[in-house]
Amino acid sequence: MTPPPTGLLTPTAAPAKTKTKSGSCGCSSKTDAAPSLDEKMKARIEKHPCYSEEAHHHYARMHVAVAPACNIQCNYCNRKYDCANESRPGVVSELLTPEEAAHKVLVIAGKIPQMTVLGIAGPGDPLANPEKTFRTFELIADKAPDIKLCLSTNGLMLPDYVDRIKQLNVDHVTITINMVDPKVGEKIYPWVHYRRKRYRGIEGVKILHERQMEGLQALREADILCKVNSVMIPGVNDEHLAEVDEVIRANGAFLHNIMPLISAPEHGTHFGLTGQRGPTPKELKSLQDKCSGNMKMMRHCRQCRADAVGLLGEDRSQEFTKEKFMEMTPEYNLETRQEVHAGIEKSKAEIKAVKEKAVETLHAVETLHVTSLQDSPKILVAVATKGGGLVNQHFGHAKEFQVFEVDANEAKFVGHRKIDHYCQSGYGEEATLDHIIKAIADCKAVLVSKIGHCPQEELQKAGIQAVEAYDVIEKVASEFYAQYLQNQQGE
Ligand code: CLF
Ligand code: SF4
Repeated sequence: MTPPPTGLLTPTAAPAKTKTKSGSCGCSSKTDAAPSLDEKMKARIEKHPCYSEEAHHHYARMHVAVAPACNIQCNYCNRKYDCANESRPGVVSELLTPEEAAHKVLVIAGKIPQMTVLGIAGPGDPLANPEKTFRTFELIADKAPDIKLCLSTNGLMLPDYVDRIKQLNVDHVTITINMVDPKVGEKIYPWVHYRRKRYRGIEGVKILHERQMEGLQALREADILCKVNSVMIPGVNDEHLAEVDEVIRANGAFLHNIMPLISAPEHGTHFGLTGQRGPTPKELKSLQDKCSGNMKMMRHCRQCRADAVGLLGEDRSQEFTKEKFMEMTPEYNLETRQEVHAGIEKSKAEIKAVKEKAVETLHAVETLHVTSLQDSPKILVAVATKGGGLVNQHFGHAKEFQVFEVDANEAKFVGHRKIDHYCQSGYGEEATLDHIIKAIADCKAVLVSKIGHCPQEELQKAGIQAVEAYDVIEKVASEFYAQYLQNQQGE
């Protein structure tokens, strides 16, 4: 069993500050007062790795592949693979019965106690397989009541099931909405199968759009947190997604997740075969920035597969294939899990204190380097991390880099870049290093726990400084930023 993650932080971390509670008027409030709306919302998302960016560094999710059928066709999907709304094309999940799925969840809840969310996201559409989906949720709610239940759907059948979803205490629902204008939708959906009839072209898209809007509103009325996923398809809906963002926001969506189209001929999808490209990281970030407004924007999605297990960005599904997990005895234990979660919360509080200090380091550059908070340059840094909010991974072991944008105000997470890892066989590979350098070419630094001399030199030649550290990401990023500005002034 994974030990409780206390002491994740290096000894340099400051202890959490004790805060006095105070109301907006500045007067202190009673500690036993009813939680505010913000506090209630915080409690609903703080252990959900998709709904809370902070949680994704600490808590894991798992999916069970119980839903094979689908009722629409998306041009980025090939039914041989998982639902491309929630998973990378090119991987196929082993289908499970609800009973097998419940067994798997109880096994993993024991082995990975920081797993807090069970999602059903495919491989088809969960609400095109309502009995399997709801039976699975029932079994898990009964045996593992502390696990949050989560559902991701194309929305076609959602209005029919909101009451059932509420009854089962499913508090998080994702709808994939790629358009609010059926003319745009025509280029994405060739057909929709609704109430035993297949509708082609715009007729089907109109039904899908109406049902998605109806479902979104029904979730708001039922007070279920709704995230909207949108697939960004350059030349098809990229310019339209700002309007989608406005419409879903007005209709009560809590979070918007704009994901890049993943498209290649070998996936056998319509878009793959017709050469439709996905967006570049720059195009994606620019659209996310444009849409961020007042609404929360999810930027840490990993487009995970329908049987994903682990922290977002780590894939432990191969440790739990059907053959393996059916041999394992469930070790679900509520008390142990609660202890582990308390350890994580302690570690989060320590990290929060360090982050607050990091902001002070950033603000200090205003006086040190004669730059104002508003006009300070923004730079990107890449981070190698195994989770926990720390720079704690060797350059050669990273399969992805998290990307943080830093200016004199803050160091904030803005995305991630997938890479082939450099030490595939224990030796660095030149082609891989070239690929990594290309993937993070717009970053000024890469923050790692360790890096070899050779890759360090090659990165330097490409204008990327390697920074070795083992500490809270925002602290290392802020210190690098101050140093970077100083060097710029010296030039
Ligand atoms: Fe799964 Fe989706 Fe629930 Fe998360 S995934 S059903 S909301 S528990 Fe998360 Fe994976 Fe992105 Fe989905 S990273 S693909 S957004
Ligand atoms: Fe494929 Fe998912 Fe679209 Fe259905 S909703 S066609 S499974 S991507």
